[in-house]
Amino acid sequence: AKKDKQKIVFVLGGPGSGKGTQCARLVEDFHFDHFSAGDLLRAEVKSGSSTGVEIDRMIANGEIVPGDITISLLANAISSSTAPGILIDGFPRKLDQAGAFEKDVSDFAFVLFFDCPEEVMEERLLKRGETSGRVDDNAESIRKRFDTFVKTSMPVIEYYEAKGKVRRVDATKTPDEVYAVVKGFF
Ligand code: UP5
Ligand code: MG
Repeated sequence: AKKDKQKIVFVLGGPGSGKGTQCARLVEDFHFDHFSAGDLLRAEVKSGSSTGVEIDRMIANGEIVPGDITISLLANAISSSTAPGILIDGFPRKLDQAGAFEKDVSDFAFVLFFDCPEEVMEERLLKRGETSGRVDDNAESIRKRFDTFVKTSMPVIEYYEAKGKVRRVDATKTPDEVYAVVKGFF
């Protein structure tokens, strides 16, 4: 069954813009559920499922995994949620996937958009790459992730912006400063 749209927020922004960091704070303060599409896909890789190898390759290349895979992982996670709000982190990154989610899974309240220049995101990701173990936290993958974000994912944000559904945050500040703005949207 479709969920009440007021409960769902899409959390978007470039690679390393701070989506996960800010979602963790919202979870702590508001007891929302937080579903990261990237985390769900990485769990799928780890599980050794038949699609895992291909998903891993796509993530390392900064490519967007086919929507039916991501949407079914998200729909499954959402279906068992009883939290007062649901944060969908890192999805939708492609217009057709946004449309499919809205049609088949749920409406949503708004997009929380973390606006951050590439040089800031790159520095954060290279630093995190020293310890993260993520297959895509290296200079080559980061360049591909940025490219996909600009070409394919920014149009999603622009599409919802034109509909007045985007709440934009300057993500270059400290996590505390960013969160002070984020909190104000809830
Ligand atoms: N950090 C955070 N905030 C900071 C701040 N204000 N000041 C200084 N440092 C800050 O943060 C990144 C790093 O920066 C951390 O070290 C943090 O401490 C520091 P984080 O909160 O992790 O940022 P986030 O935006 O979540 O970065 P992430 O790397 O997770 O973003 P991506 O969008 O690249 O990754 P995601 O996991 O969403 O997707 C990975 C891949 O999965 C995609 O490239 C794609 O291949 C695939 N995917 C799909 O195919 N479909 C989907 O729908 C989703 C993903
Ligand atoms: Mg993340």
